[in-house]
Amino acid sequence: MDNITVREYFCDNLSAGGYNSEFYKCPNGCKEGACIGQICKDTCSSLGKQCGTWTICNVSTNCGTCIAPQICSNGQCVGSNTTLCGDGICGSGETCTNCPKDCGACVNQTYTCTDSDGGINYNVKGITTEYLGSNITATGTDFCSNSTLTEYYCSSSRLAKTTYTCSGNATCIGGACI
Ligand SMILES: [Ca+2]
Ligand SMILES: [Ca+2]
Repeated sequence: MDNITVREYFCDNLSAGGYNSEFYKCPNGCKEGACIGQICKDTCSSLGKQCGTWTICNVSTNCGTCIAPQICSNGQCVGSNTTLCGDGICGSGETCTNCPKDCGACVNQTYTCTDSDGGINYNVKGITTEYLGSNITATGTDFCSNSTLTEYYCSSSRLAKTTYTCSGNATCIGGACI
């Protein structure tokens, strides 16, 4: 080999020996199998691949660095690490909720709502919880401010609240008119 050419081997399932190689002229010469003073400017993503940054200035099927035990294959990190969010694979345990980066944004999720005191119930302290899908999006616990009660309830499956002044002999204590 002359002193400006690197012979770069890479895996190639299509060739008989299972590997292939190509020659690359290093602009600044090469040493111990690598080009001297050359910094890769391209990233895989700029080349339409998804494995991060090139570590070798070389054109091949694969590029970039994947977190072990995954490997880079055709621009994608693939392998057994199914719970790595950001690897481009929606693995088991990953959902649109905990990893939209891999699984895509959640669609068709609906709001639901529960209220422990059954609705607008001034005489019972209640806890109201609003969900989007299985995620809690809002909660409210009935509370008193002087004689005024803030009462939480569900309205069209969303959290809602109203205020009420305890009447008659009742006073607002601990989140309910008693
Ligand atoms: Ca309520
Ligand atoms: Ca209540």
